[in-house]
Amino acid sequence: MTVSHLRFGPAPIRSAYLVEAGMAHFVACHQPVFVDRYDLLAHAAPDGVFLLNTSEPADRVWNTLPDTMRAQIVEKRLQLWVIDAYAVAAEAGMGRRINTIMQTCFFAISGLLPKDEAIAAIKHAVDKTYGRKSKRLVELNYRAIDATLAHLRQVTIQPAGAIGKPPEPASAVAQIVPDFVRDLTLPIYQGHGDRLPVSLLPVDGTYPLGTAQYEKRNIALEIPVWEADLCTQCGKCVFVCPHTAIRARAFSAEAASDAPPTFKHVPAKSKEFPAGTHISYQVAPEDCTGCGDCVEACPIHDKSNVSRRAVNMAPVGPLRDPERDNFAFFLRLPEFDRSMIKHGTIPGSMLLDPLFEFSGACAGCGETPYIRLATQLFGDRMLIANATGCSSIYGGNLPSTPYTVNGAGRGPAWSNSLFEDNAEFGLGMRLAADQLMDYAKQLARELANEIGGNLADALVSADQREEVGIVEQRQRVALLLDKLAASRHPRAKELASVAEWLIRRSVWIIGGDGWAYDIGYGGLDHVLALPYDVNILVLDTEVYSNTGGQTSKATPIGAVAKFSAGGKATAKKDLAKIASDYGHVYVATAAYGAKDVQTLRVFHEAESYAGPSLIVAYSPCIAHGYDMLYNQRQQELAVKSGHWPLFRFDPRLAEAGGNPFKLDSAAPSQPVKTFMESETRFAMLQRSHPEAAQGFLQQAQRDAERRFKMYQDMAQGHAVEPKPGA
Ligand SMILES: Cc1ncc(C[n+]2csc(CCOP(=O)(O)OP(=O)(O)O)c2C)c(N)n1
Ligand code: SF4
Ligand code: SF4
Ligand code: SF4
Repeated sequence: MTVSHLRFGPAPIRSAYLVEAGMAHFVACHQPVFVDRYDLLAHAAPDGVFLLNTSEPADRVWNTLPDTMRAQIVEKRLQLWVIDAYAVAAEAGMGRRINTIMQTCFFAISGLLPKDEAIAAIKHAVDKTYGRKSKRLVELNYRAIDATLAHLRQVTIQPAGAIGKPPEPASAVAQIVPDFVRDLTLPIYQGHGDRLPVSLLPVDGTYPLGTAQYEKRNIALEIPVWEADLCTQCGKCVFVCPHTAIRARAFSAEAASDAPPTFKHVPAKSKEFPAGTHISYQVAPEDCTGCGDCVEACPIHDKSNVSRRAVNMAPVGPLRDPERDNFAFFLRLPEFDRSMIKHGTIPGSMLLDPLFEFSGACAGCGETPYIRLATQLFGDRMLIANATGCSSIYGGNLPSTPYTVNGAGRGPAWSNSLFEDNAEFGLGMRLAADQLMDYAKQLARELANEIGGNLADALVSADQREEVGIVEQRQRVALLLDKLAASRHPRAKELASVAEWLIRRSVWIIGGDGWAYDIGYGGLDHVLALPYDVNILVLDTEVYSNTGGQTSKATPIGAVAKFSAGGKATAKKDLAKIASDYGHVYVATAAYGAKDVQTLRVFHEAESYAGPSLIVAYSPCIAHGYDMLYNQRQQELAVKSGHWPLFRFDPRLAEAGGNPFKLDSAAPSQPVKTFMESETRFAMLQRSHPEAAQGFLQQAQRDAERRFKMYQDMAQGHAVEPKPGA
């Protein structure tokens, strides 16, 4: 939740401080769900105004408000105004964007400026904000402003004590929560962080995982509804979900015998599973953002009604309560035996529990599916070094983190150092983990007589490249710890303290393009040049997203971004190609919305490679200027136009005498123009600098053709020689 405090008056205000309780003459609530969660009117001044965005009509809204809120309205003699801003926005063709609508309401009610003057000023601000980007956006905003006044209503206040709804506890609070969450996380969520004593904060800065689940943002107006009869269980909806809010699980039919009445599950279609295995695709209704990406990804249409897919969006209202119960039940189902699931297929891998759930990334974000995927495959052994950027903000946004643990309590260990040193930071994790493993091995050898020679040998020489080897090593470590607990050997405690490090850690160095291509590039290049086993994931949004869309060396030619108002004049740096020149680095480009199977394969190959790996992952972002519902379509267009060719460079193939370079995308089948015209970041230049835009378009087309030709040559082995040391 964002709380803004605005003060103004006839004389300039030069000091910055918050509006105190009981002092705000105008309070606005833009999110209907906040009514039940926060004490919104504590700050309202007597005789002030309360503006509420709600879908309840003015003549019925009073009885839907909590008693405490109604009492405050009556006691403080507040005016209550309501508007269904989401309906106005939808009608005006603005999707869910309600900022202009709420701003118009403010000026219409506050009397701050004469109404006509205020409306003219708002329209002027719209021109300034969107005029350069899109004429259409300006027109839509104008339409919304005009419609707002017709929909704004004042509510007649009824006497205190009228029958109504008692305050509902936020669903997060109603859950049984760990002490840490009750004492620290929830008070911060509720806006009371500044009341907490410093002594409550963890002294070493270590925070528990799995806390984003208590946020329950409830921001979706529509959520997906799974049609079990149509579904082919392909897993694509789960694969693309940026918020881990649609999940799949396999379980025995008996496990669902006490399921809530509306919980849907059907026999698993795959023959891999034992008879009687059922499967469910379940939405988390309070964590879904309503982005619709899962529905867009669903390939199955009802033949008798092609607009109906195997998953469809529906208004959240009547679904929230039953689906909340269904999701809670879904989470209680035991995790299916991972060794019985095919990790290399989309339907299989999407049955693996994610250890990254409910991030606060923008609805439809194109970065988060990559991270979720990595945690599904390797989460119980990941060490993550995260560069500053969007991924560090939604990754560790105090008071909570979306990283979480599995049933055995294992999950990724995550930390953020700086923007500029993240690759080095992750390399340090690798070196520390290796050092601790070596030390534990040395002790195991020393204590071979105490713990048994066979166990010591097996612990020291275990092959842990694949998950099955890691599972076996975990069992050995458990046995070792039992033996050490019963031992009187003077070094037994020492070995017990480092025994966990006998299990291979999967180190991930994650960050955006601003980090990888620009500010952290020196360190990244240094790490690539070394032989250590790290996995580098570059979430390439082609701009510095978290700070508002500044140009990076990943920004494509012709794109408008901050510092490139006239369009980026030079081509995007080919980071993946540069890294592949080393010869010993596993390198791949990916775009999950264009080729999900290739993305999955890339993650497996990168992780299993025992040297440095680099995945450059195309990540659609709100900065690209289109509705994020079309996230996957745009990824496809990026690949098909040659803007984002897909390749893998695997040094293991060269070692085996083959060509390490594999081209995974076909020759461009669309002009780059089609891609560029479909995204505002490029299209806006056509209006502001038409000639330059034309020139950039032609150059982008030439670049795409040249790059594809070069890749094609490499794939045919013309330009690739195995390198010494590769
Ligand atoms: C040395 C330094 N410079 C600038 C910043 C401010 N800063 C924080 S995040 C960020 C942008 C990150 O962009 P990118 O790496 O592309 O990641 P994204 O947000 O796109 O995921 C910047 C400039 C910083 N934290 N440290
Ligand atoms: S609508 Fe978006 S957030 Fe919700 S389940 Fe589908 S993909 Fe996930
Ligand atoms: S994408 Fe559609 S068909 Fe595939 S699992 Fe999801 S709902 Fe079923
Ligand atoms: S700004 Fe872009 S990258 Fe950052 S969370 Fe939003 S959509 Fe994702």
